[in-house]
Amino acid sequence: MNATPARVLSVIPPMTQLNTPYPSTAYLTGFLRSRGLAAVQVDLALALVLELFSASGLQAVRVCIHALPADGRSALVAAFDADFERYVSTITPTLAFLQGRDPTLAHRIATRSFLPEGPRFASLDVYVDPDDPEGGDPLAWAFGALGQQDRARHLATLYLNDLADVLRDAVDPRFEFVRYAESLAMSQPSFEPLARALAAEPNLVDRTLQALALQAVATHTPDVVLVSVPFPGAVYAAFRVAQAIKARHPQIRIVLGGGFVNTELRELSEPRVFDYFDAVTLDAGERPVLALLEHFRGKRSAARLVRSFTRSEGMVRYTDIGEADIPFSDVGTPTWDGLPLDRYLSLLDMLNPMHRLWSDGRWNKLTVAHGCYWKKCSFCDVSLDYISRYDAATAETLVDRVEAIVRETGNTGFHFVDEAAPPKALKALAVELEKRRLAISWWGNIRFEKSFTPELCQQLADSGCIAISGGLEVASDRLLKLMKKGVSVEQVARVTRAFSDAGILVHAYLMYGFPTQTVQDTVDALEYVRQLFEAGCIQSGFFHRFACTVHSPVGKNPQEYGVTLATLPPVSFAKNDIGFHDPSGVDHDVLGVALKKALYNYMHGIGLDEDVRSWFGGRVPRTTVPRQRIARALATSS
Ligand code: B12
Repeated sequence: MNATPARVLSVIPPMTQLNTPYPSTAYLTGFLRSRGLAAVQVDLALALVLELFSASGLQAVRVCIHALPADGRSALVAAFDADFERYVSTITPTLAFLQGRDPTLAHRIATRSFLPEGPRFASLDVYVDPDDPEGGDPLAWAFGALGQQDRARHLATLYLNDLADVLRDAVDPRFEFVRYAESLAMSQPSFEPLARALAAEPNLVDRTLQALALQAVATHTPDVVLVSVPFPGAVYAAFRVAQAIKARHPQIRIVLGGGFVNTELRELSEPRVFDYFDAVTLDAGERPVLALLEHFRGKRSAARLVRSFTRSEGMVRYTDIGEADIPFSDVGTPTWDGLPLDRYLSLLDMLNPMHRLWSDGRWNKLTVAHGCYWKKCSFCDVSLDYISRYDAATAETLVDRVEAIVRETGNTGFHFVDEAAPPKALKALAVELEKRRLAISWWGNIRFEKSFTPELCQQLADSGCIAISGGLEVASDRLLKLMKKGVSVEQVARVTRAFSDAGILVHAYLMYGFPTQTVQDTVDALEYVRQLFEAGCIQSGFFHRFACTVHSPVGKNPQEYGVTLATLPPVSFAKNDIGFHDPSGVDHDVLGVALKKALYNYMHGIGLDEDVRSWFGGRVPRTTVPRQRIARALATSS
């Protein structure tokens, strides 16, 4: 590469989300432009889906189907093939509808005679209208008589899910909308499975993706391509993208970074990764990229890189000269320039108001601060930079960014993507938004801190807060203490009630299977959750099974939590989750099924007055939590 400044193309590989861009390329592009560099971005996740789910894409899928032996076609694939004309004639208008470009089509979709209905539509049968158990409209409880747009959005999402299943059965068994070929990367100690998959003949998905990547390179003529992998489910595609670019344009430098790398590739020693990438960087990308760009221009030696893996004489070398990161106040404003904002798909998958926020709507994603101000939770990756390095900016800077983003995108909705947005910063943000009379909507993740008083919750609601999520984890004071969560169940009740009273939707992250958690703890935790729903404190939740990672306090000091860790095989590629043995011997898999079923019903207002034992088939002890515990706690605090 010569001495002129590089043109940088940042790429999001499939899959992330389809309703709005994942923000890493927006951050990197905004930062590079703030330094006067030529930077552009593409979202290949969206591009791939739009290409495959088009009339010509479906034709191509059909060619693959016809190449399969007749007995190799699943019932779903055969049904798609038989109904092909209807699929091909409905796909373009349905996508335009999901993109918000053709809202009147809702009426047609809602009739249920427009879209072909495959197995995914069977999910509608579980909804029985209590007023009309004989049949009638199974979606009336969710959308009523006038909610045509949402009803149609849900039906169109089921239709698209059917098509994704067809693609999975006929073309690529690893295909999913939110995670693609995830198992090839997630906690994979060896590169071998990924190497084998990359050596295989490209299938239709691979070919489409690679053609789109080359098209982006032809359009933007970059010297450097930054490939961002936030999750394991984006890794395989990232390598396919790099593979295509390297084969056609060996002179282009390709760099890999992002949340997956920051978490799982910290001990990377696999030289074959560098057949695809020239460098792999850790943690916040701004400083390492500046160093690499200088290096590529011959202005900096390889010995002076920042947090970068490279290959030298066939060996992987990690270099970090230790230059300080760019302060959060100086990273610039993310830009969405270049991304096709009117082409994202607003999907309505689960009929729950909080789940909806994740898949529906073009939210601008912004961080209130870098890192987590609490950084103590023992299940969390607190040893990693994206948690441990807390660095905030002033409310003025934040609201300058908000204003600039609204000006650029025309959208006023914000998702604050912090692990836990600090109450102080949110208060200052609310004051500044109010001062500038800026009308936005926002939501994000917080800790249920006692500093979220009813007054502050109301102030946040007035500033545009519509929803918050936070960890209640295992609702047990003993386990919350062991986790160093810094909250108690009663405190969570008071805080969530204050948010709910202010009209803010509350979603609780719930956990099961934490070290030393007994069956009794699990039953009691569910009783607390039941009471929180009953008392109108929370409206939504999700139960995650606790997973031990090597970067968390549990993974680092297992003896403090009464568990022993499994031995990991030698790692040259990814390292994250680690198995552990909990001597309590509880079968959390079985309990998890009951917890998820109970929660699903609570979210729909069902079963709230039933004994929690009923969800477990009666095979568990009765709860030790008094039935009015939360109601009484709320009454004494007001
Ligand atoms: C908000 C969030 C979510 C949200 C929104 C997700 C979305 N699609 O937008 C929700 C709750 C939906 C979510 C879901 C999931 N998430 Co999440 N999520 C986050 C979180 C907290 C912030 C992400 C973010 O927007 N950051 C802001 C951007 C700007 O930061 P960034 O992407 O890291 O980019 C910076 C650097 O990484 C670097 N960089 C990025 N790309 C590149 C590229 C190059 C070349 C270079 C040099 C640098 C570079 O520079 C950027 C600027 O500094 C992170 C943790 C964290 N604090 O980062 C976890 C995180 C990314 N999620 C994670 C996971 C696992 C998931 C799920 C798979 C969970 C699950 N089991 O379902 C799903 C996947 C959903 C999906 N397919 O979209 C993991 C990934 C770790 C891993 N093992 O790979 C993380 C790291 C958290 C964790 N430790 O568990 N998530």
